[in-house]
Amino acid sequence: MGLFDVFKKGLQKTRDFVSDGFNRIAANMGVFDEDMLDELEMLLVQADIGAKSAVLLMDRIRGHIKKTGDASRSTVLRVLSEGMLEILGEPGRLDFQKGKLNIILLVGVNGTGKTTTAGKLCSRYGQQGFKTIMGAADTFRAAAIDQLKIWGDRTNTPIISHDEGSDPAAVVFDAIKAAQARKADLLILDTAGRLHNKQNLMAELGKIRRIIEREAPEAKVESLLVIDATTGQNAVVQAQVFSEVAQVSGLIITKMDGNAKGGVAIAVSQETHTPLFLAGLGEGVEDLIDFDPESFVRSLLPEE
Ligand SMILES: Nc1nc2c(ncn2[C@@H]2O[C@H](COP(=O)(O)OP(=O)(O)OP(=O)(O)O)[C@@H](O)[C@H]2O)c(=O)[nH]1
Ligand SMILES: [Mg+2]
Repeated sequence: MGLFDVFKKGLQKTRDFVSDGFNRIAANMGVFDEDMLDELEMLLVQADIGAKSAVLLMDRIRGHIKKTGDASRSTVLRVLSEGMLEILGEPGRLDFQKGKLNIILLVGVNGTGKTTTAGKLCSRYGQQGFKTIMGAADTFRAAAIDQLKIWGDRTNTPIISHDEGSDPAAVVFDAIKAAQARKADLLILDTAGRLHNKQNLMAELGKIRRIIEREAPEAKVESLLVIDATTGQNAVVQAQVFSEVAQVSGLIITKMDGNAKGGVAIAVSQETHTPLFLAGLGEGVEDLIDFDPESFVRSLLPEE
């Protein structure tokens, strides 16, 4: 399956909502009038594209109609699609080279999909021939360590872990030493879910980062914030606040298959300007793909 088909399938709920809505609005007449444009704006807001993005997109459409006098369904669709692509910007790509150490630090609030994504990443990079190790830096609950071990078994990835309640930074230290000794290409660090306003937990992330910088200055490090699309505008707020305090280098948006709020990817891009690297489209090990703006927008909107 190509990226477009994967997105189309994974985004089915959002696609149904946006495409059906668009077709319903455009059904009566072949051209858009002012009422229909208002309805379209409502639809975009309801799909969690974000109020700001909805206004930007509608200004673009209204401006185009004013300039050209063309308010046909196909033109509105095209201008909408171009506007969405402009907000999403160039696709962000994770770029790791084998033969040196790369580190992925997964951060985010509770339950967004960090541990699941760690497992999916092991599978993805394992298939590309990367020698991968995981570090269980979520020491908050024993169950969290066990959950990561299950992903380790499933993907044949060794795990470095300490006991529940131990210092996550110490796990990171050991995991780096193990990765260096075994000449691993990739170290994936799972961390505990945390709220951005919990000072001690945010300080813990700072400590983890300092350990990485001190112990693996040669490594390429990506701090990836995992956000959950089903939480809609909350995901946008998390992306904004974490980006400010946790040196986030990119975003992973999970559960895009979960409900009709997949449009939140547009809101997040518009509000944070942080690259959106990957999309989670299911609970399976293969359900993680590069976030491709073109495929995403095509799968959101109806066919011309
Ligand atoms: N449908 C769907 N479910 C997902 C996806 N990613 C993760 N999940 C589910 O979301 C739930 C939480 O996932 P976890 O990976 O445990 O989340 P976490 O961020 O590690 O959670 P904490 O460690 O408690 O902070 C699990 O039931 C996962 O199966 C996805 O892309 N799609
Ligand atoms: Mg977890």
